[in-house]
Amino acid sequence: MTRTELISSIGHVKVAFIGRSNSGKSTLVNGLCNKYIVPECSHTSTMLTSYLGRIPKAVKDCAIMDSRGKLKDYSFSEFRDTVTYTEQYYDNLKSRYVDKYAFINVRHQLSRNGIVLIDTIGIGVNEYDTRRTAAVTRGADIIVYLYDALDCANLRMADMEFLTSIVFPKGRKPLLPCDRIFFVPNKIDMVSSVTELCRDLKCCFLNFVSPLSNDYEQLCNNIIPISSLYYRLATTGPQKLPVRSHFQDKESFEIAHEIAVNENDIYERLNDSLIVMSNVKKLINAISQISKSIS
Ligand SMILES: Nc1nc2c(ncn2[C@@H]2O[C@H](COP(=O)(O)OP(=O)(O)OP(=O)(O)O)[C@@H](O)[C@H]2O)c(=O)[nH]1
Ligand SMILES: [Mg+2]
Repeated sequence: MTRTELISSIGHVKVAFIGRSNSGKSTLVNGLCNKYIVPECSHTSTMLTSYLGRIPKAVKDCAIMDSRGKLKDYSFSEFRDTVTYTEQYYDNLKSRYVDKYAFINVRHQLSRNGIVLIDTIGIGVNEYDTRRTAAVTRGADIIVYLYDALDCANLRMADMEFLTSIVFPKGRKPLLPCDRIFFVPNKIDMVSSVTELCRDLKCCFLNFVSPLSNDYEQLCNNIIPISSLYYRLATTGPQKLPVRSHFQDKESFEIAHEIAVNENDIYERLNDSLIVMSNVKKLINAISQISKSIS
């Protein structure tokens, strides 16, 4: 099966999770799968564009497709360990991942709507990554654009460059109808004023579309501030403490260990209110509605 055939066998609506490194794309995707599958890390972590959904035949748990179209199978945990690296290793390893893609066979919360989730390698770290993410963005039916809203931060330079060149090219129509573009400020568990956050984001939209247009109104309606981490914790529980021998280097292991301890703390404190606070249900409902109108 070719890559295109595999992707269309998973679903007919492609939802791409886009944003800078560390914005929480993989955390959200794991939350939607109720399973810790794609690597999450405070350093650059996702090295492969990953397609997630129910895959007929070809793939058992996970498979990586190489540049010749050959698939190699992995279990979920082997997959995560195989593709998790820290920044320090990133540049050396990059060439090994040229033109490789991951396919993950999992039932997720949007499967029933014929949706394939795409966890991208993100933007802003280097031109190579940004180009690959731009290609995925161009082929998407729905864009979920995440950014790290820690301390009420707004879209940054790298976001603006990507958005104005790929999604809202000057003098042309937006890449997709604006009701299919979601702006998702993430990490609201660490944000003092969500209202302020949304106000600043609406100001940013003026760089993309006219304030009196339908497009502007649709973009404003599609702002959904979330906490990917709370949602993922609610669906999967905290990560287990990592096993030293699975890691390629000491630094990765120590980071993974620290994250697991931290997650456990949050989980114990906030267990009951996690799902409601995360706001992700709103995003799921909105994407479901749009996907029905595409089908
Ligand atoms: N406090 C908080 N931390 C979060 C949240 N979402 C993600 N994080 C943390 O942010 C870091 C980055 O998350 P990832 O999901 O790996 O980010 P990413 O966008 O996939 O990053 P790349 O794969 O490098 O492009 C991890 O340490 C997550 O635990 C959130 O809602 N709140
Ligand atoms: Mg990632």
